[in-house]
Amino acid sequence: MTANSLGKNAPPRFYQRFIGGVVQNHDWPRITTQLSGAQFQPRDAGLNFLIINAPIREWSQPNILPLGQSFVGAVSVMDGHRLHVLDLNAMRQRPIRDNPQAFTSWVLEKLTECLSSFRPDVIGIGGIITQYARIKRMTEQCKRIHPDIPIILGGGIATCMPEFMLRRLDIDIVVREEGELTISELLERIELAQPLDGIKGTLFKRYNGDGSFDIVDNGIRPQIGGRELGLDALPWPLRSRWPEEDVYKHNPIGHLNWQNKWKDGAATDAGSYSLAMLGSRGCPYAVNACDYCYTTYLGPKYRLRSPREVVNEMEALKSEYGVNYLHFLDDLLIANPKWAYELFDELKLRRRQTGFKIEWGGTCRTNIIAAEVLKARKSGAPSILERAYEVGMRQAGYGVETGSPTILKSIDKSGQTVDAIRVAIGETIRVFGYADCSFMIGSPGETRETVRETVELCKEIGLAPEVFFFTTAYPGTTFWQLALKKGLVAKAVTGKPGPADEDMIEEYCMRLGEQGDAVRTNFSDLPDEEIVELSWWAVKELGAQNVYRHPHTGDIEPERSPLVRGANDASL
Ligand code: B12
Repeated sequence: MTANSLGKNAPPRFYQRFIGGVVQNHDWPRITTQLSGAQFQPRDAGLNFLIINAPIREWSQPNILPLGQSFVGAVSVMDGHRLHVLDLNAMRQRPIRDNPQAFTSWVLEKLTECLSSFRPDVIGIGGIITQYARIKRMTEQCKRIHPDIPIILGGGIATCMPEFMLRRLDIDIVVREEGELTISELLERIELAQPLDGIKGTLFKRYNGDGSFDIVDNGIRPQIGGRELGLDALPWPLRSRWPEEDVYKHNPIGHLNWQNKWKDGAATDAGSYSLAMLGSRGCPYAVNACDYCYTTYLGPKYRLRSPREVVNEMEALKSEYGVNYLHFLDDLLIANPKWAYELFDELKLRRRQTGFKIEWGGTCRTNIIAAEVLKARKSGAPSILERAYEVGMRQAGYGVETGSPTILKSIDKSGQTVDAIRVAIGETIRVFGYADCSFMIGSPGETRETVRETVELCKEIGLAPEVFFFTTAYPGTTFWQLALKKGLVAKAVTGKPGPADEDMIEEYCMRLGEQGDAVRTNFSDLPDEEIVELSWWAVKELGAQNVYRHPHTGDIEPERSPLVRGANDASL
């Protein structure tokens, strides 16, 4: 039973609606609200598709639905497959503080229970690179229980090093970049027991029958177009299949999580509910900028949803989940002022039409905001942030990273200047009462002087940062190549700089976790201990939020370097 039978002649499979990432008809039905899902019933031949969400940020309340997985899930249901979800991150229900060994046993136990009680036709698992150690153990367990069931890996972890993941993990297929169209074609091939050759956006193992395999790369799938061209024709995340109502909406995010984010993420106000959503994909600075940031994992181009579509989803989430705050997870929500004003106008119009209003928050960039603020000051008009506040914006997040012009250059934070930081953050604090800013220490060229510049600037503009991270190299970023070149990946694993072979790269990934927990790739000429000491000094001087986690609790003396195994240590 597909939408086709509803006479709307939608093609039988979701991927067939798009050519070159552009949707061929906007009126074909799709999953949006919970009610809309009813029109897509499973087909007899449909697959039992199990999506597994691995635990992440285990020391905190589970507060974010894996949006990417729920997009993929929605498409599989639209194509008539039977979707099953095992969300081990939500199932833990509380912060995991002690005995990581016991928690690992619990994770594997729940996985075994699920796979012993039900035999899926295909397993999907997604995540980010810091979940590598967990996902490795979980996929091994899946293969132990059901060796012949294909496992598909998706998400940033898959896209950042697809061949490596196929060589190192017990998986069969990688879905690279955006998964919606690729999963639709892939599940069709698996259902029809056809070869996987030619499915754009995938890599897979071609087994040679003797236990060995060749990796086949089917190339990149065109990105889904922006606004009406594509993103507006995607289903909304199929939230109802994940514990959004029972778990995620209760654990605050963004503005509601400002106080407790780095403590345990617990709610400060039991009656407040929040959810996460997206207004765009990627970042306009993705290519050749911000060397530490991995924003190309959904492809190189920045794309927006149309504001009408965004507000439709905001309104539906309020009525379906009773939330009073929505947090945009975009890498950069306010990148295009014209689009932002269109969104503000749409929210204003919707308030007049239906009385809909809600609080929300998202990411900004200092140079973009500063330019708009200065324009408004000249014309005496309300600033972009005042207009945003008027329609419910309550938190603006910035990756400021540093207040030193030298480091702004060395990390390629193009466009961001110290003056732009002054204007944008000054205005943000004036309008919202605070600015949610993250910084990092340990970038190329970092010195005591550059850290002092950052602290002095924050003091000058009255900024209490959210967090100080240690600059960390992630696969898929420019800094990853630099870290390999400087021998920092090997150093993080062996203590000695040098070339890193694949075993070392794997060990490095096994040790990833919170980038504020350990100095993993110190790009500066300062000793690691001094980087920790400087970070602790900055956190204390400025009253930053992340004072609850080692090594920012002041519980260590600077000379005792924290260059030990990260949160994800071998007890997993
Ligand atoms: C939400 C989020 C988190 C959440 C958790 C997310 C989760 N998985 O549950 C939290 C807050 C816990 C988190 C933490 C961190 N995060 Co974070 N986070 C994000 C954020 C803001 C949104 C992710 C998202 O929803 N993307 C949008 C959806 C559509 O994309 P997607 O999930 O990848 O899904 C698509 C595809 O990848 C694919 N897909 C995904 N899953 C699957 C599964 C299958 C089976 C298939 C077929 C396809 C598929 O299809 C989907 C639809 O197209 C991104 C930035 C961003 N805007 O993307 C950073 C981001 C993912 N995080 C990042 C980082 C660095 C971190 C931290 C290390 C930072 C820190 N503080 O130390 C920590 C690590 C914490 C830890 N202990 O491990 C980096 C990525 C790092 C990397 N190289 O992978 C990102 C990209 C930010 C950046 N620009 O650098 N993060």
